[in-house]
Amino acid sequence: MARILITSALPYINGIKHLGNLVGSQLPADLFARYMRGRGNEVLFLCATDEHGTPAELAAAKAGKPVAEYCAELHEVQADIARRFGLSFDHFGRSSSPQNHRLTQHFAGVLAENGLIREVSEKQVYSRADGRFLPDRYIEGTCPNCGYDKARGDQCENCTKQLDPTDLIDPRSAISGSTDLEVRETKHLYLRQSALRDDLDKWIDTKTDWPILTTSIARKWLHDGDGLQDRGITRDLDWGIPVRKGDQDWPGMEGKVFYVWFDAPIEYIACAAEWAEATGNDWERWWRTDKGAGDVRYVQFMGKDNVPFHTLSFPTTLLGSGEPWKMVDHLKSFNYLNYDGGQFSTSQGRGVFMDQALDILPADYWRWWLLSHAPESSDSEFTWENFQQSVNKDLADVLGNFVSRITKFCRSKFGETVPDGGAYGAQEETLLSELTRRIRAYEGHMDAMEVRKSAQELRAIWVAGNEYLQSAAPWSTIKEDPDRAAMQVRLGLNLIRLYAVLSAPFIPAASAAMLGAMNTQDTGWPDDVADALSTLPAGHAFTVPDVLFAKITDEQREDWENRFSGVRS
Ligand code: B3M
Ligand code: ZN
Repeated sequence: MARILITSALPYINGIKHLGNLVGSQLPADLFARYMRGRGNEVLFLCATDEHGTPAELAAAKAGKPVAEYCAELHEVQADIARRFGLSFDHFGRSSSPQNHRLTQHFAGVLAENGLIREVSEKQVYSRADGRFLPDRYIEGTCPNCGYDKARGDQCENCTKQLDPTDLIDPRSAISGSTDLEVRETKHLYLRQSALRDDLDKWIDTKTDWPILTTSIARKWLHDGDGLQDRGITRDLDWGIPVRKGDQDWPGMEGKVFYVWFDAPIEYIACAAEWAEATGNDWERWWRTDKGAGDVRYVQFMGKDNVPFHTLSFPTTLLGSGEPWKMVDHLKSFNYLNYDGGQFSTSQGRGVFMDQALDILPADYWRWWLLSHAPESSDSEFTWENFQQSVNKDLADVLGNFVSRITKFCRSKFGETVPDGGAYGAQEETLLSELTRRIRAYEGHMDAMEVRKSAQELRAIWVAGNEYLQSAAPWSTIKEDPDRAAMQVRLGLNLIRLYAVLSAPFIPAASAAMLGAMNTQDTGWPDDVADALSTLPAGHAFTVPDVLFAKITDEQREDWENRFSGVRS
């Protein structure tokens, strides 16, 4: 049994996430967590809301609420939607937790002791119209790297380059749109990422099995242009973690807070501490290599725009501390999912958001489509037509139909118990060897976090059962050879259980419904397919489940297409 620590990028607190956010981090992380648990490993799966910085302040201001109250509310909203999407976090924490305050201040303290923080008197953009400094998202302008005209003060969404507000060309205030800006002196702390450049470089070089997407982004910012730049880690904001050196004041830094991207990744650790406190567990066993985390495998999931912060900034924090913290072992990153010919956009309310998705269909429909179309090797696109096709074919015609046919046929001919009699023939042996081959391939893809390939293989496993049923045709066999038909049906019912186990990481609710109908709690992984297919013995009672997946009609598709074509109100 292995021990696997899994974190998903922490969703910003500023509103409900869209399906593009979901498929780039939380959902594939959940797929992997469920699979690894299903294989009998010890898993700790963590996520949290990312609550500091300008996104939180701007959203709270827009909602007309104090920021702390806004964050508390939105945390509950996001936790509830995550639960309804079947995201099986062991803990869904908050980056504003006391644990994160303590740890963030701790890291700043040790980094300073190790000479990795410099105090800089620097120029910051000040808006006369707004009467305040404009850090990060409070300012927008043109990216000096790629020319994108809606780059934000902290990062260009288009080319992923990390920016400082003063880098932007033609800057304007995101609050008022004002261009009446000036540059004023203020003191800030900088993390000396550049001092660790060689260490980071060597560390990335050891990650030969990481997705090219991940390592190419890391290398790009390590080597291109002026190379790795030091990053400002403090801000002139009210909301955030106060700048302190451990538990000491930091002279000259009064009234300032840490930059959200400094404290957010530290929440991965703090979240484990929150979990431990809530459940009486030991978090250091997962995070300190001197306290048992040496044999932990740590996997992170995120969209490509988050990669620089996880391959450069956060590793600088951990390595620079000189303390034995667990470093990430595998970083799975994703491209973007587009929506019907354009981009999903939170600010413009374009696309389908998690709450809206659940208003129209159960989570499994979305989980299946999103995962089977995950933007791995390139960006991918959601269209309603493709969604309808994939739900109707894969889920309703292939899997749902198999379950319904076999259970209904058995009920009508043998009653609602697994029938006795008969023995496997050549056809069954062929099926068993195909399933064995495919299940081993499925395991290989899942172990490697190849999400699309895993979905394809799983679908092929469903298809194999359907094709078997079609050619075995117990509805004909029963006329000449009732024993043979009984064996075929018994195999079919056992296949339903097997499918429930294999499919649970993708479609957990349908999987639970299948196990419920098969009247079993046996979720044993099919290490041996023949054994797995004799789990439900003759005489075992089952029930015919309700329709597992309803088809999406053309009217529904058109209706949804129209409903989501405009912007979210
Ligand atoms: N909240 C960005 C995002 O949601 C950011 C991730 C933090 S991971 C530590 O895309
Ligand atoms: Zn850019």
